[in-house]
Amino acid sequence: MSFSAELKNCALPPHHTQDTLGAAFTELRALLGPENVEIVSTASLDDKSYYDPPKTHDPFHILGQDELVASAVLRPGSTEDVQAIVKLANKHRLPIWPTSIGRNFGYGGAAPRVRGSAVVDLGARMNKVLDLNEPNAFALIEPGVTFLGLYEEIQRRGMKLWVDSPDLGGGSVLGNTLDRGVGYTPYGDHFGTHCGMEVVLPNGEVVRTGMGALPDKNQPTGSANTWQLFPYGFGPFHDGIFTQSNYGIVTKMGVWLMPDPGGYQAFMISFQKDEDLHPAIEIIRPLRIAGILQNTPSIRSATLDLAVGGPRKDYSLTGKPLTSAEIDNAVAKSTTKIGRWSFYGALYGPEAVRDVFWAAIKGAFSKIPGATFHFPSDVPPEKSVLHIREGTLRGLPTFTELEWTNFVPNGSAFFFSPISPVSGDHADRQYKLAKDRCDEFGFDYIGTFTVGMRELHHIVCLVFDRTNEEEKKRAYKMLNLMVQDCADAGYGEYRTHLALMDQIAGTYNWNDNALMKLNETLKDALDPNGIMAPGKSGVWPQAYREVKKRVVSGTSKI
Ligand code: FAD
Ligand code: EUG
Repeated sequence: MSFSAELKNCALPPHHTQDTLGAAFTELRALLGPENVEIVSTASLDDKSYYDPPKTHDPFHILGQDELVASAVLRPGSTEDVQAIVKLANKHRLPIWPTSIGRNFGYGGAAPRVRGSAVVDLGARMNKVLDLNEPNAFALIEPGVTFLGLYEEIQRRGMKLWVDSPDLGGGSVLGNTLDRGVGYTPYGDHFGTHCGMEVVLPNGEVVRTGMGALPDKNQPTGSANTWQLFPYGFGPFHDGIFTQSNYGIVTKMGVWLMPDPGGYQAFMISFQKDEDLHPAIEIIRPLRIAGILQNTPSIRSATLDLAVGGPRKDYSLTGKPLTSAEIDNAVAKSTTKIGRWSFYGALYGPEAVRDVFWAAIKGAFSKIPGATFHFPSDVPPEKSVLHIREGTLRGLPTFTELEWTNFVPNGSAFFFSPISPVSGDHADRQYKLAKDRCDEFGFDYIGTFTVGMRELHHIVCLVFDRTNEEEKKRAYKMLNLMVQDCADAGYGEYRTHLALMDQIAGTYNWNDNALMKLNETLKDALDPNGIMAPGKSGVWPQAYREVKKRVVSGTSKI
């Protein structure tokens, strides 16, 4: 295909014509090689699958399939390539959007916030484990290293180290950490367990954070040998500003790994009644803060665990969300021993240590009438979430949980993820708020509460049919209302899909939007041409403030 034909169906970013965009791509092809600059046609978008994720657009599109779409996919091979891309982006005022693996499914995948941005696919060629250190239990990785890839490299070298994987193991360790994602071993807080970054700034300069700023020519990295050991270094600590942000492209990151604790036991505690959520959460709080619950546990709705086992039509033929009676019926019939809510945790350490923790945990939860206690050995493996989580809670990357996204035909997921205190009253309020909206708008409530140290991540897993335009509009309207419901009640989201970024950023407006003023001040200082991921997390550069006005006033989504 000729160059001009390729450009014909390409999404134009703001401030561009086909000619100006073509000029940018010509220089990028000369820089990276034509094979590493793929021009995207909006006429042939393919949602593909989790196993082969598209880098061109959001496969789980809640808006139109071609709304959040890239103009090109760029594949740098080195930090120097990334610097050169950033410099060309400045020259051509081309918006670029970094992605590491692009499996951010449920939050937008690899898609950019601004239509026509060039997606920088860092993981395609920058995918090495640069260092793996057993005695000090850390890794230094590039963006393309997945949870599964890191796990396999550790096994290959026979090291007694664990990774900490989210529910699905195919994502990028670095990308998930930059979105402040969560896993389920004692190292579940991914930002909290990273150590040191290398970042290309929007002007093309590279910085290393923490001890990485101290040169040491005798080390293979060229930085001090404490780069992956001590996160803070000297002076202002910047790592946080490179997460959920548009202030830089991270090209290397350190990650702490958990030493094999020398013993492990996963468990499930099942609660019979919907109302048991309240007392369960009250019991969880003190156990978690005291460290008796050693990992990041989660308490999941029956609908989520049923959905892992099969599509909705296996449980009801009405074509409508499951009723409470249908859920009770399905739970009763299931061989997996789940309850209306099921709590998944694990014990770590030698048997004597585990026995002490288990006695405390079992004793505490036994106060809830009808609570039942299970180890994987007591439950048949078929369709059993406990068996999947037996792997996840020891850091084994798995893929089985992708199943629940097929609860409805052409199933797609969208996560709505507010934060609340760990209290029964708040969990009830969170659950009621989401459940009432789901009932009103005709969706199943599917959810999980992940327990951090002192907070709940309530993850509402909205499943919708991406081929049904009416259903998508209805879902989006419901989500807009849920953001406002939560903000009115004092809850804010920890992370979001592209389509809600502006609205959610608008709710974090204490003291006349002081936080957004700071964000924009930083943005304009670091990125005066506004080329780096404009609109990410609701932060728009100077050159896009007109776009921001349209978005915030509701006259345009992008
Ligand atoms: P990417 O898509 O590569 O990146 C994520 C974000 O970081 C993007 O916003 C991107 O712009 C930014 N970014 C990426 N690389 C860079 C870079 N180098 N520099 C600057 N910015 C960058 N998530 C969880 O956290 N926990 C879960 O338990 C979990 N369970 C899930 C279960 C299911 C069934 C599904 C469908 C999704 C789940 N997710 C979960 C969400 C998501 O799949 C993961 O978070 C996944 O790891 C994110 O994709 P990724 O790691 O490939 O990151
Ligand atoms: C999940 C958990 C998350 C998230 C997205 C999905 C799990 C779904 C705790 O964080 O952000 C079952």
